[in-house]
Amino acid sequence: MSQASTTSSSAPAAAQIRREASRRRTFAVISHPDAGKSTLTEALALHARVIGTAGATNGKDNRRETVSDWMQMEKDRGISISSAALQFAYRDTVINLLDTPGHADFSEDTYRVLAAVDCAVMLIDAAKGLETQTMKLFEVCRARNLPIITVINKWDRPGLDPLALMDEINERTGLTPMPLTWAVGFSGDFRGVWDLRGEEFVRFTRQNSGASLALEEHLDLDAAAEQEGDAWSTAQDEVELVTDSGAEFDRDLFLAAKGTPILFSSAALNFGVKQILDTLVDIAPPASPREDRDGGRRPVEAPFSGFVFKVQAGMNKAHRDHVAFIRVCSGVFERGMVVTHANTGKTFATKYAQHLFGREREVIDEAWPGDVVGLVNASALRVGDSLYLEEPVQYPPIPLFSPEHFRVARSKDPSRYKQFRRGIDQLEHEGIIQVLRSDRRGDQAPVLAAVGPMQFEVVEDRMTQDFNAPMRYEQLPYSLARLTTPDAAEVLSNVHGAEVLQRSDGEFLALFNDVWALRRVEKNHSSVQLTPIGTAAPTSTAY
Ligand SMILES: Nc1nc2c(ncn2[C@@H]2O[C@H](COP(=O)(O)OP(=O)(O)OP(=O)(O)O)[C@@H](O)[C@H]2O)c(=O)[nH]1
Ligand SMILES: [Mg+2]
Repeated sequence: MSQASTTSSSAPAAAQIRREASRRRTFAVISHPDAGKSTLTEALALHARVIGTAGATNGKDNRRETVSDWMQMEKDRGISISSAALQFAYRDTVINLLDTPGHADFSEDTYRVLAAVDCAVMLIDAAKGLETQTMKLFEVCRARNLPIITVINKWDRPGLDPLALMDEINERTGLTPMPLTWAVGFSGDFRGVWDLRGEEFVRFTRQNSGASLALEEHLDLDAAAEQEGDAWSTAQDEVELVTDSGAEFDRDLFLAAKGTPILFSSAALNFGVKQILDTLVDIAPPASPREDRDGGRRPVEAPFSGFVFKVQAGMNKAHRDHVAFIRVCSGVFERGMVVTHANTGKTFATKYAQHLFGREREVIDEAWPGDVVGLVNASALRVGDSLYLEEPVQYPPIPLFSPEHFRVARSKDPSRYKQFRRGIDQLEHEGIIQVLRSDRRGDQAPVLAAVGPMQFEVVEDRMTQDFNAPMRYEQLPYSLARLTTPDAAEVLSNVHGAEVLQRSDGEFLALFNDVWALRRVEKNHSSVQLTPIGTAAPTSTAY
């Protein structure tokens, strides 16, 4: 164990850890589906010069491939299914970016990521304004007190009036919009951005259909007025109106999650993207002490600690391994270090540690607070687990969503039952679905429980692709689950519209057709304990 080396040099190391933590920017890109998160992720990496061109056009719908959408199903469908982590250096900072899926069916993944970041970049589609998931995500960030940078994207397409958008943000989220850049040219005729901090106009010309950095011209305000005419005077009027209503940038308001900086972009054309990256470096919060389960805060310079916010397998087909994504909260992480797994009290050797760039991975030797580390084949680790060196700590549990969709899974080919079982266990371990069993149904027919039905498609696809275990589903009528006790199985065995199964973590779940079935049981069998599970899913109407 490398305890000696970490403690003996603690004085100089503490300053270094604080310095490294202050260089970290760890954030999630979030939005309603399709607003351009993966495209912006790609554009940010392009501006940091870590990739040469933004994904080549792949033909289908002229959609571009992105580094973060690497799963076959993501490429086929053009949506993100699973969050992806990208680490890269920019200016004097280290960026840890998490591109999340927008679809509500995958929101459990998105919410886990939000538990691990210090800030969020919220995209709004200029033509659509605030959509259902946008509002839910704003709420989740508010509950976590997470500062949000808002980006109005797709300004190259016809869209809404910018002032109306500012009003909508203010009225519906309660956050004060504080523009840092303003679009020059109406939506659909995006000429450039007025950088309100740098007091200059940056005019963009697209290059290589948006695959390369846009050409940039920097003009002072007089030259902008002269050359852009009406477009400039419109922007001037708009900015005046917005700033008159008290929306000047105030970093404290942003860090307190009460105001949101606004920037305009076209992620697809690389317009306004450098300004987003610079904003993240200049104003986004660095890694700072994170609250633990007891409400205390472990200083960043304390010995290493972190927690698992995601488990993902199948990233490397050749090795069939799975990776636990760890957010480093304190101290320095050194590869090979022996840490304690808070949930079991067992020690744990971190032999295979990597940094992540979409599906690409590279061995790392050390990581600092704010960094995301991939621990390979750390099969004991589950989402929400904490790890530490020396002084024990447990970070808050990551809320589990209440499943609302249930199906029986069966192997299509009985001779491949072993692969079927292994696949289901693995996908359950990754947290893609919950797995329920009962003696009555038998092990051949586990019940899969999900927040949204698209999770079943992911399971089916992965079972075929990764485990060569084709499977089929049988629908179940249930739409509601409650935690219960083992004796409820007997009581409810003859009740219509209800059933008790056991989840892999040992908990018993009572499933109900609908709220009426639940109410009937509550009334007729008052001895049965029924407790709501974690958080209601954001897909739920009850949410
Ligand atoms: N015109 C235009 N199209 C864009 C822009 N940004 C993204 N797109 C397109 O919008 C579509 C969706 O983009 P994605 O980046 O996959 O969106 P996403 O938010 O990651 O979607 P999910 O992850 O599935 O929620 C793609 O066809 C992109 O090429 C933009 O600024 N302008
Ligand atoms: Mg995406």
